[in-house]
Amino acid sequence: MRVIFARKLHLFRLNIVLVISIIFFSFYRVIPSALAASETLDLARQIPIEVKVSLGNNNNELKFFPNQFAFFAGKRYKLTLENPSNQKHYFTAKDFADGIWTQKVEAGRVEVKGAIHELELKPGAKAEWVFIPLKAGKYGLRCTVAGHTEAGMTGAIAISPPPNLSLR
Ligand SMILES: [Cu+2]
Repeated sequence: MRVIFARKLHLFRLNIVLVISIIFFSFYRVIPSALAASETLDLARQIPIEVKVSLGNNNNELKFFPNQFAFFAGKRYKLTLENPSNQKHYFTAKDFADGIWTQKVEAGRVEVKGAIHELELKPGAKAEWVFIPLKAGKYGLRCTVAGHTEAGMTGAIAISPPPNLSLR
């Protein structure tokens, strides 16, 4: 009788040790991965939201297509600019450019890093502008080729604050 009891007690202890070690090892695995996730929070590594804009069109209409843009601060965007027309156009939005962080502009085999204020696209050109909006606001867009702004080659860009953001 005593022997059986001792064996049961031994098994019971063994089970406790097993349970404790399982708990310990699961924490051991969860904690470092949680730490790693917070350490690698890098806005510049978000998968970009792709947005396209056409400067003019095949019929040589002096417009941006589309001409209204809405971005959220803190999100990463890849704006693909194309000029399918047979004349050059500018994408000029100086105040907007001041309110964003430009990660890069890629055109052909050239990648430009640093602040960008204006892009000129020659006929048939294509460029990619990767940026993260920082400052909420409404900004104007226009093409600065003589006569194009007057002809209606303008647009509006809105940057909204990220949802659930509290500012002092
Ligand atoms: Cu133009």
